[in-house]
Amino acid sequence: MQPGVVGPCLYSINGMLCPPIFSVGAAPSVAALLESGLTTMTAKQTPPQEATKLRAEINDHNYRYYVLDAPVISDAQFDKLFRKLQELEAQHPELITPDSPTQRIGAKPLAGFEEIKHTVPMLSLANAFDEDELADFDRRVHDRLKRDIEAPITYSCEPKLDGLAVSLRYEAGKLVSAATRGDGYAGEDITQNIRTIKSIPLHLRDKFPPVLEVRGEVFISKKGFAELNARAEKTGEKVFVNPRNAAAGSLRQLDPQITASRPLTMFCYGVGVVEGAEFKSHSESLQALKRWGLRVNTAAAVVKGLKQCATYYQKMASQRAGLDYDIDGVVFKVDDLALQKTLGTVSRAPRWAVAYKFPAEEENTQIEAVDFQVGRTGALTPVARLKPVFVGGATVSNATLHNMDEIARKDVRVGDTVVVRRAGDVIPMVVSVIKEKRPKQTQEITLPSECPICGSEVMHVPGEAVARCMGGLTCSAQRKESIKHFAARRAMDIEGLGDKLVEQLVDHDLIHDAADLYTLKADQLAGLERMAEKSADNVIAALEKSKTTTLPRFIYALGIREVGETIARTLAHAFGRLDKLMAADEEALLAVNDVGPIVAEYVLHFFQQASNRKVIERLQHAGVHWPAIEVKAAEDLPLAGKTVVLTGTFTHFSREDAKAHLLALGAKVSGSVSKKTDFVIAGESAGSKLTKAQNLGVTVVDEATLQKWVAAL
Ligand code: D41
Repeated sequence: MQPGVVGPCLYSINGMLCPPIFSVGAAPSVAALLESGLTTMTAKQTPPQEATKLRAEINDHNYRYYVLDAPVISDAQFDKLFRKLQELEAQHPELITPDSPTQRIGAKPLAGFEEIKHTVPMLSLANAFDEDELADFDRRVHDRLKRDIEAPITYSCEPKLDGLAVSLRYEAGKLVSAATRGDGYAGEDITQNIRTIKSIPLHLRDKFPPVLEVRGEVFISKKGFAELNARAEKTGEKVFVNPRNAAAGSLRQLDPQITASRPLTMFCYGVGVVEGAEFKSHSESLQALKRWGLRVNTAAAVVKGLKQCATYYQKMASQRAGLDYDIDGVVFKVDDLALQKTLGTVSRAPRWAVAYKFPAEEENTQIEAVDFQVGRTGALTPVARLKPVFVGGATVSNATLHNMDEIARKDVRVGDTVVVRRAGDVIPMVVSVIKEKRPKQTQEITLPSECPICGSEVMHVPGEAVARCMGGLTCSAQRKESIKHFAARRAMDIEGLGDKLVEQLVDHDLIHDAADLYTLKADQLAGLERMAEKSADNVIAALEKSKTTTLPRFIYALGIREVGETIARTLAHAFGRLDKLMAADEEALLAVNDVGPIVAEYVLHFFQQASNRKVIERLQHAGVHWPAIEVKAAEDLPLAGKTVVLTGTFTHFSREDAKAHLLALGAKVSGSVSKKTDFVIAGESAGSKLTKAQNLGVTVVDEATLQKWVAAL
């Protein structure tokens, strides 16, 4: 990709390539920027010249970082430039300008917010909740425009951000005011707070129009939210329930100093008043905003017709969990501005736009009871039994409360009305209590002193949030969970041996441990609930098949604490044979890449237990086997001494898998690209790391190459 041209939105819908809607010609070239960074260090300049130059550089780097998502210098280098300007301005205060990047937090706390009237009202959006309602919208557009329903309308599509709508006003390129949406006609003056948001330019770039009102959504990224809450927890401050609340609370601060400490950012999605510039389409206006230095969502696209709108919706729905910001749907807008004008507005919402919402991920319901579930390692997890509620596309009647600390922190009681969240494949959880709805009679949740399953003592291990049943494998719950884990797809992959069957087998005393599985006979199974003769035979066949396995799978299947799939694979490749691993001492374990003292301790402890050794022996005796793995000296591995960076998403590997393979190949896997990086492996929708690699001339390879390397291993 040539410098200065950015077009990550070239992707296909229904096999058609959609044009990149943003290509930027006016970005400063990398070479020029790097060059300018060097000249400021050496050339003799007057202080006013130097201040002007530093500001231009800082603004350029900000633009590259926030808008183009393609930084060319490190954070440390940026900080150095910034400090240099601060020092210069401290020595020459007369040089300070209101739109200097150092002047984001200037104002003193306000007594209250003033009102700002929007010159062009901020309209609201009509909603669609399913494909029929989306089709109704498209039909209404066709009808009003007197178009044949077969002639597709061109739509501009954007993710619908779950933040706060604001309007910014630029005059002569300078940010002069900013307001919340309010009732759509007038909002609150939040100019001082908006100025603190680093991704919002204080001054526009390129050939900006004399007057511009820009609309968009201010939000906090998921990463920013996690960091903000981690900080709040450390300092004992109140944690926020979700990124939207955090963003709202941050924008409503009377003291801009506080707002400045919050990781707010903004995506722009439209314009209000514009003087001195004209566009033919919505997508064209977004391109212009980007050119003028405003941040626009790179996931925006232009499509033709209803069907492609539905495809875009599906695509965003599947990407939703992986995005670093919350979205609650997608927005479709008739792209042609002349057509928008013809369509007009009705009851404060444009007829040319619609928000197609995802099913809500949060709903309210009541806690009817709380039970404690015992996991594989004895951990007691409090589970709320709920009045069933439809959330995130499914009916939910159980939600995790995590642990006693979380219950105390959220102050949850039986009888409370709570917010339940179910997002993607994540286990439903209780987010918060709606205190206003707390009934008079509620019941406190207490940790049982005895295991609800086996009656053994329950212990709260110091330093751990969880409480554990001390029954070990005498506890049937722990036995069930460890056998379920053993049989799981990613472990021994025993098809047909599901959770329900394992529970029955343990309850009927047919098995006590994993090794007992291989003593089962078809007639023992056939007597069980929902077990026809045929399925009993299938399970026996699956058990037989599972005897041929791999060492990584077997190690993982043992269920050693802290030994997940990745560590299991690492251990298998480090020792090659199970007996070698079982004989390894602490030193040998710690010598393995990625194995720390905690993992080493658990591995040692596991193999020291006679009962565990006995089960392993019986499994091998029953015929469970695997090929040995050839152990190569670290320096003989194909990627020995190479530093590799992963970016984007992969089709054939999870991030963890890809990393484990690379480690097994002898590579060092790093999180950031630098001149020392040997390879960048770029998956789909790779972003700034890919760009940085290209700028630095680092070799970039694709997923297919990684597959070839792995196959050769
Ligand atoms: O991302 C959003 N939340 C978003 C909101 C968006 N991408 N586009 C939007 N477009 C509009 C119109 C069509 C009225 C200009 C909006 C909103 N409005 C909106 N946000 C809050 C109320 C309305």
